[in-house]
Amino acid sequence: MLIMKRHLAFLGPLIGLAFLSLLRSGYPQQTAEEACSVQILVPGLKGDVGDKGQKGSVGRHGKIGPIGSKGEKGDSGDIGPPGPNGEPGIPCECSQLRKAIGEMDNQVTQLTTELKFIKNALPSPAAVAGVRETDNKIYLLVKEEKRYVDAQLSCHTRGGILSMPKDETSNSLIASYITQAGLTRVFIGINDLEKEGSFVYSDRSPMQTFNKWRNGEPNNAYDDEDCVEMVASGGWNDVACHITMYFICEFDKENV
Ligand SMILES: [Ca+2]
Ligand SMILES: [Ca+2]
Repeated sequence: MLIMKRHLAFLGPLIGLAFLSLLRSGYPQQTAEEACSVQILVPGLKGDVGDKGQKGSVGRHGKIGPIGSKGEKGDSGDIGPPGPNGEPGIPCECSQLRKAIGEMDNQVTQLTTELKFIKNALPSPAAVAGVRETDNKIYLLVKEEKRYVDAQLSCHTRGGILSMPKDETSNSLIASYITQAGLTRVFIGINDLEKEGSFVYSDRSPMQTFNKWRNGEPNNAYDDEDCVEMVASGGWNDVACHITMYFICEFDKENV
């Protein structure tokens, strides 16, 4: 079979060449004999150029191209419809406020005038308020009968301290305060509660050389006198802390 194919392959072109030579020679009846006699084979002439083929179908889509440049800004849109109406407002009370402010202005002016009068016409504002004062202290007689510790607490609550006469001036002032109030005695801020016989002021500062002990005092009577009263004359006496009487507070002017 293989041999036959080779023979046929060889014979194909030979037959074609023989046919061409017959056409040129013009003797078709001699075709078979002459074809068989041809020994030398030569290639034929090149054919004429054929007609142009028909246009092909549309090809596949190409690759996506690069992103284009940014376009120009568009025109503004139309104006939107108006929004809903707001909540009803609160009626203005400005006139009432102005009236109130005007009245307060008048009151301030009146009070300022009155204060000027008090300062100028009276010897001391303290006299009006019912207190006594020195350059740096204010004294207040509290007409409430209290035990010593409660009197001390009361003064603290008022922003002061149970009065501490540490010199002749303050002692005299307190004494006259007691006398003018028609009293005979008040608690002052001196005690030996912590250590018997060792008296300290209500601010815990120790007694200095200045004192106004009455004759025979302090005697710690009944072994039960650890607090101190001042009598109208200005003298001091140690007394029991649980008895009650009026008292005098003192305040630093800087803190008032
Ligand atoms: Ca005592
Ligand atoms: Ca005593």
